[in-house]
Amino acid sequence: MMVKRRDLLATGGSLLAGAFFGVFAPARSAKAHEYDVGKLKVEHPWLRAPADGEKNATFYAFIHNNGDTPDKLVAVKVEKFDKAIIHGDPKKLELETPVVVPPKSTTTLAPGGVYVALTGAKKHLEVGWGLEMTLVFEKAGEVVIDAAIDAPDAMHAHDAEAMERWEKAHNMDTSGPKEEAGHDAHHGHGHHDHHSEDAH
Ligand SMILES: [Cu+2]
Repeated sequence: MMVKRRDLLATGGSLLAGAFFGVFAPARSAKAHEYDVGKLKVEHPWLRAPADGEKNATFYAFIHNNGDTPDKLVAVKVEKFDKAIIHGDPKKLELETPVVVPPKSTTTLAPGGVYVALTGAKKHLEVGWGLEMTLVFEKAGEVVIDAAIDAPDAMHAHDAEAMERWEKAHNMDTSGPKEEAGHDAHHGHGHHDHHSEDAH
C-alpha cells in the first residue's frame, strides 16, 4: 500500500540505487503506514511533491493524540529541503505556528487546512517514493517517519488517480514510449535483482 512496486521499477535502476541510501525506506506494504511516539500516533504522513520546475512541497498527516494532555508539533526536520515551516493555526494559515493536538482527538493536516511548507528542495523528489523526515513534538519528542511522496495535485495520501495522471504525463513528456519499454521490467522483480547486486 505504501508504494506500488511497479512505480519503483518504472523509475529505472539508477533511482533504485537511492533506495539503499535512505531516500526510500524499504517497502512496508503489509503494515499500516503509521508511527507511534509517546501517546501520539502519526498516520499516513504524505506530501505533495513540487510541481515541475518548482522547489516547494507541502506535508500532511493525521496526528492522533490518545493522551490526556495536549501536545504540539513544534518542528520538522527534513534533510532534502532548506526549510520546513509549520502553518498550524487553521485561522491564521499564513503565520508560522505549531500544530496543536488536543487530548483524545485527531488533528488533520490536509490540503486547504493546516500544513507544513517544505521549501527549497535540494534534489528531485520522485513521486511514488518515500521521504524520510523527523517530526518534533513538544512533549512526545521526536519520531522519524517515511512520508509518501504523492503527486503535486494529490487530494489525499496515496491518491492513486493523481499518481496515474502524473505518471502518464511524465512518461509522455520525458522519455517517449517508456511504458512499453518498461513493461518487461515490471515482471523482472528488479528489487530483488538489486539485492543480489548489493552483495558484490
Ligand atoms: Cu500512508
